[in-house]
Amino acid sequence: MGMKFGRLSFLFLLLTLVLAGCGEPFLSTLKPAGEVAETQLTLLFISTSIMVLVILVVVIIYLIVLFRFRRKKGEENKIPKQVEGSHKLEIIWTVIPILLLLSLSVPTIAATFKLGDVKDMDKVDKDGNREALVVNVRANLYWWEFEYPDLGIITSQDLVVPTDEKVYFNLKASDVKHSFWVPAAGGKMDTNTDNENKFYLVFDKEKADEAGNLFYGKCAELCGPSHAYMDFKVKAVSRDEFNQWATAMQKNKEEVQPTSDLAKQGQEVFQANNCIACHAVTANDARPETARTAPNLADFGNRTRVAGILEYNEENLKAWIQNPEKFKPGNQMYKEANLSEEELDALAEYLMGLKVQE
Ligand code: HEC
Ligand SMILES: [Cu+2]
Repeated sequence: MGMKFGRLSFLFLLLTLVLAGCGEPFLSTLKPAGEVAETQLTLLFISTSIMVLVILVVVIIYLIVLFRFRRKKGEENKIPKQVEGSHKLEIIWTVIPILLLLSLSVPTIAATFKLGDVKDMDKVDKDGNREALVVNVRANLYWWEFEYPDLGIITSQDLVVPTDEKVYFNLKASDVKHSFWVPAAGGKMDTNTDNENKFYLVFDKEKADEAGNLFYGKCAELCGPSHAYMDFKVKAVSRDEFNQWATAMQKNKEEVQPTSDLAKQGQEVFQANNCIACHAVTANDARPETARTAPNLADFGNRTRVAGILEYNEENLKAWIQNPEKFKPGNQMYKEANLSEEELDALAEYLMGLKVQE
């Protein structure tokens, strides 16, 4: 018994250690990045506390009854007083659950309506321009596209948002159901193929700084063999920085011209191998979304990852281009390329130079 207990406590201790690692500010729902996540965490705390309280009270009453009313020595034949029906008790155990349920439901319903309120999404100023920032999120088998309809720009994999304001999202999917989730910023929401879901998130400047201005996002709906690799990042920067980025993106109507010979060679390889048929290299890809079958590479030089998952460096980029299937089974690029080491070098040089701003 003692041994078992010791082992169990050890296991729990280990689990505690493992769980302690879950508190990263860029990833954890327990470290809310803004209003939405805070509201949801508060709900979590309210419901957990109520449930713990109920368990405690029940266990205590149970133990008291167990010990106080058990058969005692010398009283084997004593029959205790028989009680049938008690108004007092019945009222108590009806009223208390009602109160508990009310204190659960009132804040939950209030928060549900508050967080589901996207009215301001369509609010316009006197010139007819939308006031809020809206991002169209399109989820695809294993990559994400982020379109800013009012700014006329598109990016992929790295979502860029301003801090300290509501950012509204139109969510949809182009192939199968996915789910858009930035754990630190709020609960997930499904991206469907036949309707658009809408919600908003808020990223506090302070929290963004703490997280290194980079939050992690995930697909939260099992969508295929590489579902677990369907990651994205959220760069949360100040309004000023966001505007600078957006302006640079808007100016990027023509491809950034390669500066070195190697990069120029890479550009040629890119065009000759039809990479350009799927990937746009300008931020204002005018093709309809059905034709946008691959991540927009206009700002690829500023990405935080290659293909959403690999550390961003030349080696990984080349390995990805050579054999994407190895890293994300079932992805929609191609199985394997037939490129020489030279061509890969040139492609990497070219792609890593695609930056809308330094
Ligand atoms: C059939 C369309 C298609 C072609 C052709 C294609 N790609 Fe892709 N590419 C994709 C898709 C789809 C993805 C996203 C894969 C994923 O992450 O699941 C992708 C991802 C990438 C990425 C990672 C992008 C990012 O944002 O991290 C790079 C880099 C890339 N491709 C380079 C190339 C190069 C270079 C070529 C030409 C040799 C090429 N691709 C040809 C469809 C294509
Ligand atoms: Cu998925």
